[in-house]
Amino acid sequence: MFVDHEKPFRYKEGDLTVTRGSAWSGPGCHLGCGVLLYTDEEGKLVKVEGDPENPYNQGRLCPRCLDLPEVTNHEDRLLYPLKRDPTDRGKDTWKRIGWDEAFDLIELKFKEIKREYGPEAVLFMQGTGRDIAPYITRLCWSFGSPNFSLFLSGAACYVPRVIGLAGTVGAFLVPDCSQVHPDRYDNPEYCIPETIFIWGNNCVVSNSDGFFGHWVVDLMKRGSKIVVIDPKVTWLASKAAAHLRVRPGTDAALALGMLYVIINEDLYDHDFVDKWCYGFDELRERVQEYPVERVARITWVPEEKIITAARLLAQSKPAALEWGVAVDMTKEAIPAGQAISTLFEITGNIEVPGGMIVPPEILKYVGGWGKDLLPAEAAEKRIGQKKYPLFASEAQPDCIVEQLETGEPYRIHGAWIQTSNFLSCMAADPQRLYRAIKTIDFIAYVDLFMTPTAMALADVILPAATFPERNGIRLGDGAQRGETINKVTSIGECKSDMEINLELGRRFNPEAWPWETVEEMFTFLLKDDTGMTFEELQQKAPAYPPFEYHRHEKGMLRKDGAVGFNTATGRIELWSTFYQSVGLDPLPYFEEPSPGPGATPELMEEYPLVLTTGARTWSMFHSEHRQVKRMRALHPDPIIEVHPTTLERFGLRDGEWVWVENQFGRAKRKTVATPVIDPRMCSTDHAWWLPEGDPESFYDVFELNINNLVQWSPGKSGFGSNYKTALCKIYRIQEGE
Ligand SMILES: Nc1nc2c(c(=O)[nH]1)N[C@H]1C(S)=C(S)[C@@H](COP(=O)(O)OP(=O)(O)OC[C@H]3O[C@@H](n4cnc5c(=O)[nH]c(N)nc54)[C@H](O)[C@@H]3O)O[C@H]1N2
Ligand SMILES: Nc1nc2c(c(=O)[nH]1)N[C@H]1C(S)=C(S)[C@@H](COP(=O)(O)OP(=O)(O)OC[C@H]3O[C@@H](n4cnc5c(=O)[nH]c(N)nc54)[C@H](O)[C@@H]3O)O[C@H]1N2
Ligand code: SF4
Ligand SMILES: [Mo]
Repeated sequence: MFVDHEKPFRYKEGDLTVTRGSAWSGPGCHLGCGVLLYTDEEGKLVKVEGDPENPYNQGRLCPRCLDLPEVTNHEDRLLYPLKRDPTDRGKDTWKRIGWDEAFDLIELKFKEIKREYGPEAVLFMQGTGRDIAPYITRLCWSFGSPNFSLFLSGAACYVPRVIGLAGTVGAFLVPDCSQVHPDRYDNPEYCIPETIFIWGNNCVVSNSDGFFGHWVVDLMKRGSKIVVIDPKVTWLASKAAAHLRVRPGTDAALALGMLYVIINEDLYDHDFVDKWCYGFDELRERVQEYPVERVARITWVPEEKIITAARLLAQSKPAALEWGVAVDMTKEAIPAGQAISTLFEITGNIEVPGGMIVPPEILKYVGGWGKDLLPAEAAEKRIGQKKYPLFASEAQPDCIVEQLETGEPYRIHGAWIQTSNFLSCMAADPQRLYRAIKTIDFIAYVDLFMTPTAMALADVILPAATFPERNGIRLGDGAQRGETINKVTSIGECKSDMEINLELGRRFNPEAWPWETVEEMFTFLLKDDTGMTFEELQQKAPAYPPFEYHRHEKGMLRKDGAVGFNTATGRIELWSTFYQSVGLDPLPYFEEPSPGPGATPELMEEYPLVLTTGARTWSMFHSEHRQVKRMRALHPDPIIEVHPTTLERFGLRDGEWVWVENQFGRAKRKTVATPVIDPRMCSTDHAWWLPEGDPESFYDVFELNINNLVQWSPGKSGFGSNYKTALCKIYRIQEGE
């Protein structure tokens, strides 16, 4: 199904050419909103507007997309490949080279390593990756290495929620905001959620994982209520029917307390549970460990609020859940996600209009592209797979760090790093990772800008294109539609990530990369899903695949065509046979975040505040945008938000520079006094570095990185880590420090 467009995808408006298409990376974002890109007669990108014809965002854009010309045309962009002598790592001694030399060098080095040590001795690492991720996995697996991953402890972003649901529901679930229908809220089958639970997610700012935050506002205007589970009074929380100000890292306890109310007050959907769920009696028994008064003590949420929220959920027909990375960023992320999703399962909100729906294609993305290219014996060597069998595609990040340090069971000699500035951003304990990764003989890096990670570690850097400089197709989270990214401009010698991967792929393994151009490769990918070529889709996008509700009742969720869900029992497994089979607790549970007030009370005297990190800001995508003047002006400094009484308690003032410190390390921040934060905690930005700083001190990254206070320490499943729960103290920075 298509949207009727008035004009072709490219047309003239006065002196300017307008090109319709989808946004994507870079600069980074998880979505692909409909954009109109305006270029002048010289082919320079001069303006970006939201595409009012695109049902996804209906003409709306965030500041970062509106300011795209500043990023694309930025004077600090990397314009051509660079090389540096490996003995010079950390020094600003880059030399310009041509693309042929860069590709030859990478091909030579990686093939040398493969010959001498085996393909597994090369890591292929991505950052948030976005629509580039599938080409990185294909590059990795077609090279023969099983070690594709990201330098994020416990892969604590999105993947825990995806894997968690795969192990219990057999599919991912997303809240139905009518995004699957081109006619959106007017679709006759659609029904708005009565209540939307926004859990550890600030979607109007972050627009994460395929979810455009403004849909919540649209739905509120149409009558939906919201419940917000967030320690902070966010803009959304200020509009909520109930705001549960949970202590960071205790979401599992809160969800189990709500389950206690729903089950013991007999508010669950008996019909759905009887027909479609497995293990309800065991769940009932488990939740008895979480009476509301205990949960209130653990979570800081008053008893009556827990009860109100639980009853509201059970009474809302339908109810939907929009959850975020806060659920993943605690060590026991899998049981936390399991407890939260169970709430929406036993209340019968699955596969109903306005509830939680299974989006098409999601697992295709998470599994990566090209897995069939990896020989079975190579997969056996995937780092961390013996310790953490849930890691079925990617190498386990914490195990990679250990292996880099010990060289056991084998040494890593090469690394391909694309879309990741991990020394500012992904890595826990970044200085530990820096020391570990320095041992690698050869590191190739692909980015838009020079970064602390590239300056510290890379031997060769390839300059990547921003999305207006390239073609592409939308592949990714919640991909309920076909979109194209359309090239409108060129900058320096930058190449798109896909061109780079195709060229290297052809050199590593020509059979796996049989395409002459990236457009041919896109057509290959599109054929199955849309039957269209890239050029055809370009004209007609967005394309919407057919969609139905209640697919579990129609045999549409399982490969064998049977009714039910894609699990061993054919039901939603409240007691997971899959977790049981890999030695994990089959039921959801709560474990105190450690360190934390519950697990390490002895540390509270020295580090009296609970710390959460990384709440997203409008103008910055992780470590990006620090050099983009208009975006930086909106958020010029790394800040720590603290309640005014807490600041007073520590003899500090608003707007002062402080050290935020705990037993693992410290980072510099500027205080912001604000009542939106609970006096027992504080919240701070992540991903800071100063592009205006000294390149050879890595742009101050080690002084500013809040992950100095976070350890590599995943949960029992290998998923989840404590990025959003730590302890800290704050104190004034002395002059000269
Ligand atoms: N303390 C704390 N730390 C966190 C978080 C937190 O909440 N708290 N959040 C974590 C999460 S959820 C994530 S996903 C990670 C993100 O970690 P990263 O993905 O490493 O973070 P980015 O800053 O987005 O780094 C991406 C790099 O890719 C470059 N880039 C952007 N677009 C493109 C492109 O199209 N091609 C190429 N080749 N490069 C591009 C950017 O310039 C940037 O240097 O950070 C994590 N770190
Ligand atoms: N502008 C912008 N957008 C982004 C990004 C960006 O860097 N900038 N990053 C992208 C990426 S990779 C991701 S993963 C997403 C993440 O996007 P979100 O999932 O929205 O994550 P955050 O903004 O880190 O945190 C969301 C909320 O969780 C609250 N919170 C903190 N700790 C806890 C906790 O323990 N429990 C609960 N319930 N809430 C808690 C915070 O106060 C915050 O309001 O955003 C994506 N979008
Ligand atoms: S969510 Fe915002 S930054 Fe991301 S593509 Fe849409 S408008 Fe652009
Ligand atoms: Mo993320």
